[in-house]
Amino acid sequence: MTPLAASLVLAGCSGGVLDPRGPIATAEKTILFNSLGIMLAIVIPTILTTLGVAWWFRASNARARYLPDWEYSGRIEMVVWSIPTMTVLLLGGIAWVGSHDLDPPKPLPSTTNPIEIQAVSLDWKWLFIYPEQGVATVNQLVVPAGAPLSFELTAEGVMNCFFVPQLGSQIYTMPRMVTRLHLQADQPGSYPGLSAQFSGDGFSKMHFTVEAVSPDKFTEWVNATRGKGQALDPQSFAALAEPSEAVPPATYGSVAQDLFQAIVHPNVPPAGDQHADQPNMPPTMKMEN
Ligand SMILES: [Cu+2]
Repeated sequence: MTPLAASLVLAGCSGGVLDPRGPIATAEKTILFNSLGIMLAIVIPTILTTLGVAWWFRASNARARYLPDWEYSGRIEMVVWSIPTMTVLLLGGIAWVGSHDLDPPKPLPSTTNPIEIQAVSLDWKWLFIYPEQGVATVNQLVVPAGAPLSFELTAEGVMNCFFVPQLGSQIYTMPRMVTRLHLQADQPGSYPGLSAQFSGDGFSKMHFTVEAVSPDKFTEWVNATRGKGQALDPQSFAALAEPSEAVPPATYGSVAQDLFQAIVHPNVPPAGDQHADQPNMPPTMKMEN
């Protein structure tokens, strides 16, 4: 394919699942193309045979044999049953092996220490907490390229779905639950991320960017962010959790201890003890600490 044709074909895929930038996304693209190949190996001969049979047995073809008493052919039976059986085995095998290899909670093999990231979907933005670095970001995820990323994910309100198409597997964020995901960006770059689960009015602007940088630049960024600007504590978290749309990227220079755990396990008062005057109070505002 000429470079021009290739760039035209790929123009629609840049930034998407067909333009992978990490090991998980690359493996998923391979599964996608292998499955497509297996299915085309059935579909193309079937279409060609259908056209061929229709053409050969046309009314005007005197050479086509007419067999009104024909009943059984072992060969045809073998083809008719063995091809779908092989298809099911091959497609099922690819899905089975792939879904165990790429199981989201499974850590990635690496010589580099994984970066722990706690992701929280809010109405309608993404909060990322770096528990080891003690910083947090909104709608922007800065990560070192080449290091495995170990995500814990939850939702503050309704369910959302964390998805960075160029890095791989999407996974749900659900209130009061923690889902796990491991990803890695191979090269520095800027990769779009989104929620793949409709979650209300501001959903369409619930985007974030993954900025993969060199490990040195990541350390620089952490040092430049840590201790500066706003602190992420239960009060500022409750303010952030208020519904808002198209939130610009922001950073927090410090994070309250165990904030993520408090989001996952808020102290819900027993039924009957609800504050009737504050019906829409976010659960995190009820935290005692
Ligand atoms: Cu879905």
